[in-house]
Amino acid sequence: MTQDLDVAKKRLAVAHRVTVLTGAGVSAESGVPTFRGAEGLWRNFRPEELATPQAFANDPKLVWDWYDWRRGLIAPLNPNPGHVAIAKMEGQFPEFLLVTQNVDGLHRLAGNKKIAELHGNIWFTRCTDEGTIAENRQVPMPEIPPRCRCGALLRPHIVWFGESLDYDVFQSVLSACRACDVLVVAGTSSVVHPAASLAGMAKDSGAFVIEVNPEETPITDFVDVHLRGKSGEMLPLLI
Ligand code: BJW
Repeated sequence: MTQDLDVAKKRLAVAHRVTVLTGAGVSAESGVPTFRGAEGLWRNFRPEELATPQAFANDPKLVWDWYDWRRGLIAPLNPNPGHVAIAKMEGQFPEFLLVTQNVDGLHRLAGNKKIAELHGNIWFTRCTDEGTIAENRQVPMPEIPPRCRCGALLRPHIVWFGESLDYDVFQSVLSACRACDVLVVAGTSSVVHPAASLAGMAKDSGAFVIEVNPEETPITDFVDVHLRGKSGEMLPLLI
């Protein structure tokens, strides 16, 4: 492990372009539940019943009750040392992009500004008719399901299964992953696409890929360094 950590640090020390890809595991030490695994959110809920456009069309109140509960859970939480380390990295490299699958907003709270939120943000709503996106931090929501001023239903501004990612955001992410010297992948099970394909893409383009995770994942076999451990403990050691 010490040797792997040294190799990773040396690569970062000479890197100009760094991309960091994060998943739910990075927020776990702040108290946000992950999705999969023994303690994950999907342990009690079936994704297709809550995180698909069909689920929302069938029962918007059920879906909003779940998001309202999650918003209440996340609202009082703070960034952890893993988030803080990633925020420091942004100031260390001439070219930097944080690509996060997390919707909790904790990276922004930690100080990152160059962020691509691949799966949206739980603190924003989108009008199902006009498409208007607005920040909304009400906890709990006064009305469930909430409605836009135009009368149409509001939905969480989140990318559900079967929905496309924002085209411009994803293009910037592809460019950052293809051009970076080092890609750090932290706290993701690497099973949800297209995010799960980014490590392979970066590796094929010549990047040095560092994975931080207490578990092995589908990308562990081909990354250059797998730092086995919690992101709140491993990421501060990298900077
Ligand atoms: C720690 C830790 C600590 C614990 N420190 N680590 C190619 C192949 C197969 C399928 C597809 C494909 N391309 C597209 C698909 C379909 C689908 C998909 O990927 N399905 C797979 C599950 C099979 N993808 C999509 O539908 C995407 N859309 C799309 O591709 O559009 C084009 C298209 C349209 C139509 C058909 C086909 C394609 C959209 C995906 C949207 C994902 N949205 C979700 C839910 C949002 C709802 C919400 O948040 O409310 O986003 S799914 C859920 O998973 C959430 C997460 O962002 C995402 C990733 O999860 P993540 O972050 O990796 O969390 P976990 O829980 O899985 O893992 C946690 C990890 O942390 C673990 O490894 C732990 O070990 C670790 N950990 N503690 C560090 N302290």
